[in-house]
Amino acid sequence: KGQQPCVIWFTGLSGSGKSTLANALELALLARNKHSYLLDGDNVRLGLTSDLGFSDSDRIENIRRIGEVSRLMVDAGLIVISAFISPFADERAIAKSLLPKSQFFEVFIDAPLSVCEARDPKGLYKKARAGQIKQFTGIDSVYEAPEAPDCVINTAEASVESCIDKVISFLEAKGVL
Ligand code: GGZ
Repeated sequence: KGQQPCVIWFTGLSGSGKSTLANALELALLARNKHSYLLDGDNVRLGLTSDLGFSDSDRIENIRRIGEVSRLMVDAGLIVISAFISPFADERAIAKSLLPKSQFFEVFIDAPLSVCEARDPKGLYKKARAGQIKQFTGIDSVYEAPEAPDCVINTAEASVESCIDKVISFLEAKGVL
């Protein structure tokens, strides 16, 4: 197929821009004739992990399964974009450990909580502050920011286009594109 399969693992708060950037990246890869697959809440939490909620242990199991599925998809030759909060450093490290270093890239979709909360695209932060949603990441559930991500994309001030340009440049530098 002439492409270097890998996992592009997005991590970040709810509202940080993971889904927006993951969808834009998928299109950018398609435009370059790359065969990719986007794993996100829409196609994973409704199926493969529909038995799981948002307790710490359920998030751990959610990320464990997604890591394993990502590895299988890399075996099949795909470029996998994984877009989940993935709040715990340990579980991200486990997902990373399933693949060679050159085939797993942790991309921190970085925006301050205040910015994510101001965006609040689904009104979830508002509900979390009101106590209507428990264990919401950043409010009453922890988010462990990556200490040494492969790539950091700050979405607070940059446009979607410039964020994608940065991810593409990163992937080019890694020989994926
Ligand atoms: C965090 C929650 C919660 C709680 C529902 N905490 O912004 P969204 O809506 O579209 O994305 C969030 C998504 C998080 O699921 P993940 O599978 O990415 O989480 S994890 O990696 O931690 O397993 C949010 C919605 O689900 N959501 N309840 N309590 N986000």
